[in-house]
Amino acid sequence: MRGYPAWAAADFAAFQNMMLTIFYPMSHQFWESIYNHYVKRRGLAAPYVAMQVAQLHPETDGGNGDQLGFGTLTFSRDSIVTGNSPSGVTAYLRGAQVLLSWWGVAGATSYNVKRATTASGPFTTIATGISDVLTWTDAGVAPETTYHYAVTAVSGNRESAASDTARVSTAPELLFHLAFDEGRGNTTADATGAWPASTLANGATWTAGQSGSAVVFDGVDNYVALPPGTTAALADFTIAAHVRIDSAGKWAQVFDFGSGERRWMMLTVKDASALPAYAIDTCHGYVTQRTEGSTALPLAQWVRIAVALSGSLCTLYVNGAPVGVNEAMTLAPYHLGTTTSSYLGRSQYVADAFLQGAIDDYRLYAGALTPSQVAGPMSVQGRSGVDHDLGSRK
Ligand SMILES: [Ca+2]
Repeated sequence: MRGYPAWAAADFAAFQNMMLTIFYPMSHQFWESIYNHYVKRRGLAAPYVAMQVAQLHPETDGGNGDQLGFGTLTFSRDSIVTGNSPSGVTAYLRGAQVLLSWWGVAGATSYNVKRATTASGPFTTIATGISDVLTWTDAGVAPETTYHYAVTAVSGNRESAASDTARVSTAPELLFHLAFDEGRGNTTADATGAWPASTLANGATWTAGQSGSAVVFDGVDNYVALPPGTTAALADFTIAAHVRIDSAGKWAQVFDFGSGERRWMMLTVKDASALPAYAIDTCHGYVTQRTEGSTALPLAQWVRIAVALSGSLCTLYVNGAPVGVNEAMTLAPYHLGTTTSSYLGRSQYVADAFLQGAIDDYRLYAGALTPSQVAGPMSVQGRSGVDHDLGSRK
């Protein structure tokens, strides 16, 4: 509210009255239905909903006889699911640690974490007695190693079967690679074979590349649309590309992966200070974290730009040399999930310039390449605030 001076006192009073008279009484009506659905029907743990239900129990009528709650009716039933395994296990590499998280099981009192170096095991129990919250950090991982994690639920004396596994490699792995060597047509293939083709949009076409051919962008409306989800499951990552800037428009992008203006990660060739910068934001420009270069990028020549995140340490590289560091980059690509718009050469913001220049050899790695790997042939296999009203970065 404080950020919207256009709200008059009378508007705020009306809003407050609406919350107190409509939404707050109604809030007594729906927590029991959520609780019974997830805990008793789906068998999932919902500890915070359970706390909310306990606060509001028993449910009361919130609307003069026509808003009776569910908790007093047959919706409040015995559990139909028992003995589930934990589900939704995720594992993210962040620096020298792996962050684990999972959905709990209704009735479970604690959880055990198991780890193996092959998907089929054998699994070794590496942590027991985990209760609240349902996360655990594995600080005992070795470099250049692949791990598979599973979680079990303990209910009394009974341990559930293991969850599905989540895989993490502490060695960087090439996940997605556009070599742009087709030289014709309006699609370009991922060289790893794992992803669908990307699309050259609005007339983006071909030119001589740093190696083979490359895509050239007119600075008006050309861009390349990538398949969704390439960065969705990543914490530590590296993105590298050869870029030739023919004319540096403000906020022109090498890449911008986002779901509109609210949630994005991007690498611009020219930020508000006319410097290259990587930035990520999950809340409409209010929580931007940024790693900025130290000098403007040269025009009309190929430069190798790379950004690497290791834990909360983000490094921006130009031609293999570090040009900017931020040690407090806590936001990672997985915080954005699968973004709706994954662009090369185009911003999420309509007012930002399109890239005028060319891109070749775009690479995405899981894990942070080391400085020597960034400076080498990369042969590994495997912002300031945003003006949300005007739709542009500033
Ligand atoms: Ca090429």
